[in-house]
Formats: sequence, structure tokens, C-alpha cells
Amino acid sequence: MKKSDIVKLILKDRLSFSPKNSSASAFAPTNIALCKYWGKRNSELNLPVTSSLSISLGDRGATVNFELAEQDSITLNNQPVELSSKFGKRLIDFLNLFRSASGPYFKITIQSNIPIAAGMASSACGFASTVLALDKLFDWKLSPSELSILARLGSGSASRSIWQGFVEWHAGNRDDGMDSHGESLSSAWSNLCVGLLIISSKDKGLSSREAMQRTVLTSPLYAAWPDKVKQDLTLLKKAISTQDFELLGQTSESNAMNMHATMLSAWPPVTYFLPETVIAMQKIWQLRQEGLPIYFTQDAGPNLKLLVLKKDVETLKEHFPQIEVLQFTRVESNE
Ligand code: 2P0
Repeated sequence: MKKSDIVKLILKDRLSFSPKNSSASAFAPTNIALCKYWGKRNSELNLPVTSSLSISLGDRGATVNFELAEQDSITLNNQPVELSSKFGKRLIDFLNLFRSASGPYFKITIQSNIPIAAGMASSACGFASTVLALDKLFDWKLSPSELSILARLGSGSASRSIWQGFVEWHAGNRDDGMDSHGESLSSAWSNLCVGLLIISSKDKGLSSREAMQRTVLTSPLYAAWPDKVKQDLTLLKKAISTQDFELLGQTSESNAMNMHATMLSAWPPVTYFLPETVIAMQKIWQLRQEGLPIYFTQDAGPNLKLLVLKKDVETLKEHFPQIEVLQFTRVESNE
């Protein structure tokens, strides 16, 4: 099955190429996986081997604006983007799923307030905001689950960026992936904070897409990954429903380390650790031993995302002066 088949399945008679509005814009938050998506069972449709679970980062993410135009153009944070660049091509290919060769064409303006291509899930909020904006432009009125499936066609993790708060992306088992979408785990956790420890904002080199594929194909440790995810999802859902911070932190950190272990054991080996990443990890372990309850997770980039309770934010900042801490007044669903 191709992406275009899924678009037809979802939009049915709503798939018309004439927008109902001349412009539309939408915001989607970026999300950090506490239980990672690592490995696909279908790379065309971005269908994952396992389910995953994330937290969305409030007002951190991307706003996309579409304006009807004579020809396509893209600007990202006020800089023009070549349509032939990797990023430009990926976005245009995605948009082509929703229009014919004769258009419509768009002036696309993207504003992002997260570091691009540094393992901060920029494609997640990029494709989720794109789908939300298209829904407004064409007035499709799709359900959040349908929007999540369309966002997944752009990038797997985008399926989770349709909601705020905690989100589970169900792997599903259908070949067409119609059961592989996010679900909001409605739950308030007002004193939970996420710290962004930016170690490098440089392009990460190997894309997570390639790294994932290589891991699945060559890592002997990958066979253990689905069981690890199953256990961690149960523990994380328990931690969220009982607001057990230690369980949330331990499970998230352990899940991330297991994912990176599968990469290290791939061939050729993959690592997103920079020396500074490892130094920061060791500092976190040391501080934890000294009684400061902080945990980290790491994605396909060198940066760390820390989990910390509001009461410990000031102490954390003393040890990591460069850290940016996001405090959510309400961590819950926006449905
Ligand atoms: C995640 N990552 O769950 C995992 C953890 C990176 C590490 O989802 O190929 O950009 O577009 O489906 O979503 C990054 O991979 O990959 C990612 P594609 P995506 O957040």
C-alpha cells in the first residue's frame, strides 16, 4: 500500500483539490518520547514495530501557515528553503499527497521555536502542524485519530504531536495502519517539568530514519526491544496514573538507554553520544546518588531532556546553568 492509498481511505469524498480558505495556520507541539519509537514494520507508511509514549512540550513546537500562491515556496524561521533541499523535497512530497499536479500551490511559512535537526523532534511538530493547517485549509473536519494517521505518513513521531500532554501511539497490527495512531492519555501532572539540555544544535548527521533501519536490520539486541517496550509502557502508564515520579523517571531513562544500546550494537555502529552527552549523564547519575531526583532521556541527537519536579528546578539550574526548564501549568489533553 502507498501513502496515497491511505489518504484516499481517510479523506474519501472529502479529497477535493480546492481549498475552502485562502490561508490557514496551525500550531503543534513537539513531543519527547518516554518510551521510544525505534523500528518500523512498514517504512512506506511509517508503521512501527512497537507502541510508544510521549509527553508534548506545551508551547514549544512549530506553527505552519499556508497561503494560496502561484507557485510553492517555503520559509523556515524567516529563511527561504530550497524546494530541492532534503527538507523542501520531503515537505513538498507530503503536500503532493493532497493535491493534483496542477495545484493548488502554497506559500508555506514555518516558525519553529525548537532547535532543528538536533534530536528535538522537529519533524514531529512540523508534520503535525502541517496536517492540522491542511485540515483547516480544506475544511476536512477530521478526527484527532485521523489527523494522527495522516501526520504519521509524514513522520512517525508526528502521530503523537496532535495532542498536548501524555500520548500513546498504538502500533496497531493492520497492514493499512488504520489502527496505528495516537491516543491522548488525559492526565494532569502540574509539578512535572522537562529540562532541555542542549549540548549541540548542529545537524546530527545520520538521520533517525536511517539509524532505525540499520538497527532493525543488523543489531542482535533488537530482538529484545519489543519486550522491553511492553514492560516500560505498563510501568509508564502506572507512573502517570499514580503520579509516581521515580517510576516515570527510571522507566524513561532505562528505555532510552536500551534504545541506544540497540544502536551501539548495530553494524556499522550508530551513536548519538557526544563526549559532552556522556559527561552530562554521569553528572546526573552523581547528583541522583546525592539525593537530587532527576532523570534524563535522549533521542536521535546528542541533547538530553531531563525530567524534574518543580520543587527541584532551582537546584537543577545551579548544576546546569545552561538548562532551559519548561514548566507546564497543566499537563493534559487538549481535545
Ligand atoms: C521517538 N525518535 O519515539 C524516537 C526516539 C527518535 C528516537 O521518532 O522515519 O523522525 O520520520 O518515522 O519520527 C524520530 O524518528 O522517524 C523518532 P520517521 P521520526 O521520538
